[in-house]
Amino acid sequence: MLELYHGGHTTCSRKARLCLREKGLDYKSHFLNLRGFEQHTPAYLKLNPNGVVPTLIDDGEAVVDSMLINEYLDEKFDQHTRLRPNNPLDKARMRVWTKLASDHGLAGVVPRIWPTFKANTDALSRNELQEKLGRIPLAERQERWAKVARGGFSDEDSNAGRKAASLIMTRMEAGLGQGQWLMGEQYTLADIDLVPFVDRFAEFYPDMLNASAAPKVTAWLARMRERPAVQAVWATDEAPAKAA
Ligand SMILES: N[C@@H](CCC(=O)N[C@@H](CS)C(=O)NCC(=O)O)C(=O)O
Repeated sequence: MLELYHGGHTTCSRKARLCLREKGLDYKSHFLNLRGFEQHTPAYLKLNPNGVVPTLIDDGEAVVDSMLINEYLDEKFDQHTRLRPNNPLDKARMRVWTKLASDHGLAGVVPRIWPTFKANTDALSRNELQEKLGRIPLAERQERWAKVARGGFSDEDSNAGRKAASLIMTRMEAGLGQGQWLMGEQYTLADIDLVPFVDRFAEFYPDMLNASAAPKVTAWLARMRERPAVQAVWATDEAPAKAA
């Protein structure tokens, strides 16, 4: 049985949820409230020692990191819709795109999203905050949560986010054009891994992502948004229904 621990609409969670949906794979969904620090509980850290989402569980075995989860799913369930080229060179080229998403995607969205978490850290007492911060395994994430709590996001962070988004969109604008998708006529993990980020870039950086500044990326995003799987994943965060 497949299970997915995820944070609903977070970009990395959408990557894995979209891959599962495109492949038509059923899974047991475990929604974690990241603003409530559920990704740092001792039980979850046993599955994902980095304390981040998503984590895939396949028959009890954990696979971490959204890019690696998607590769694993496509390799293991190869009788379902194939989402990677067969040819090694094309596969390597596809992985350049998925690595671009993995290396720079979050940097493009974090300065716009994370400052909103301050309402959650403000709701904690000083001791509670220290206890929560103390459970975060990655130093980089611990520092980022501490920065949220002290309201430390700056213009410099915003500019860095813009640069990361620009890097991705510039590469995509140059790479698109040989077909409908990033790898030409084959829809692949390249499209799946990038769309959660580019979808948010459209909201955060409309001056960079529009039909005149980036016509090919804009058209690609429109095609992506028409896919039933994208619409289904975007339509729900899979959080359990709240009691009335
Ligand atoms: N490279 C990892 C990054 C995972 C990641 O940073 N996930 C974010 C959500 S997009 C997260 O769990 N954030 C919560 C936190 O850092 O506390 C992946 O792609 O799975």
